[in-house]
Amino acid sequence: MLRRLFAHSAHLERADAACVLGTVCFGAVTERSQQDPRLELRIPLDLLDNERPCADFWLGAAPARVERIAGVDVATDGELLFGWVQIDERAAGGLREAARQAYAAIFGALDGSQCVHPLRFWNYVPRINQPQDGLERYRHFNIGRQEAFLAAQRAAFAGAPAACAIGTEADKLAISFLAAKDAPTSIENPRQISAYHYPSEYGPRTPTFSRATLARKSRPTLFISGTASIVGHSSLHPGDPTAQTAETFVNLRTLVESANTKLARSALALERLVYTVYVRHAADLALIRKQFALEVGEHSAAALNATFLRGDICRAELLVEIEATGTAA
Ligand code: 3EB
Repeated sequence: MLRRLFAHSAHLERADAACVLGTVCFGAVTERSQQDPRLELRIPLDLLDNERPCADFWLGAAPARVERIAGVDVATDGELLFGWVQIDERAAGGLREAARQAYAAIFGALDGSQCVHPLRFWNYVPRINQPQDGLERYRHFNIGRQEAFLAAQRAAFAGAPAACAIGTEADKLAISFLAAKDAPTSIENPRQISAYHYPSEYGPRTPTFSRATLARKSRPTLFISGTASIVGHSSLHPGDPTAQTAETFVNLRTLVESANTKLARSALALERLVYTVYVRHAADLALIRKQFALEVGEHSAAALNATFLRGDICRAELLVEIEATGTAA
C-alpha cells in the first residue's frame, strides 16, 4: 500500500522514514532532511501557507531500497517505485528535446526494473506559458513527451498514466514519477474530452495523460491528474477563481464516482483525498481556499492536509488546478 504524507521531515516517525520511496520538497527549504539525497527532489514552487508542512513524502509498504537503473536513481519496495530526472534544456537542445530525453531515460529505467507500469508523472516545466519559436513552451513539451511515449511503445492515448504539468522558474525540466509492478486502470471523465484527443487548436501534439489511474493491488489507490475548470475541451469561467474551483470539483467528483463504480463500492470519497492545489495568482488564494473548504468540508482531513502552491498552469486562462491522491477505505 502507498501512503502520501505531507510533513516536516523532522516529524516523520522512524518506521515511516525507512519506507520513504521519495520526497518532493517545495518552497524555500533550508533544512536538510534525513532522507537519502538521491530520493529528494526540490521544486521551487512557493508554499502559499507557511503554517503547512513543506514536503510530500511517498511511503511504500516495506523498507525501500535505492537502485541506479539505466542511469536513473529510483527507490522501490518491490511493488512500487519512485524516481525523478532533471534535464537542463540548453544541454539537451531545447525543451522539446529535453522532454524527449527525460521520458526516454525514465522508460529505460522502468524497463529495467520490476515496476514497468507508470502510475503518475509530475512535470515541472520551466516558464510553461512563454512562447518560443512561435509556439507556447507547454506545446513544445507536449511534442517531446508524446514522441518519447511512442518511441518507447508506451500507451500515449488510451491507457496513458495520470499526470500534471506545472510551470516553474527553475532552469531545469524536472519530472518525478511513481510506477508499479501491476498495470493500473485508466479513468477518463465523461464531462471532458480526453486530453490525448484534444483538437489541434491546443497544439500539434496532444498532452499524454489520463484523467486518473487506479492501482488496484490490495488497498486500491486513486491518482487524479491535475484537474481544472475544463468542460469538453474548453476552459470555463475565465477570471473567476471561485467558479473555476467549483467547476474543478464537479470534475473531481465525477472521477471519484467512476473509480468507485470500477471498485463496485464507495471506497473513495472527496473528503478523504490528499490534495495539492496549484494557484496561479497568490492574490486568489483566499477565494480558492474558501471554495475548496466548502467542497471537501471545512474540518475534514482533506482541508487539514491540503497543500497550496503558487504555480503556473498550462493554459493562461486557468487560475487553479487541483490534483488528488487517495487510498480506498
Ligand atoms: C487539462 O485538463 C489541464 O500536460 O500533463 C492537467 C493535467 C493539465 C496534466 C499534462 C495538463 C497535464 O488539460 C492541464
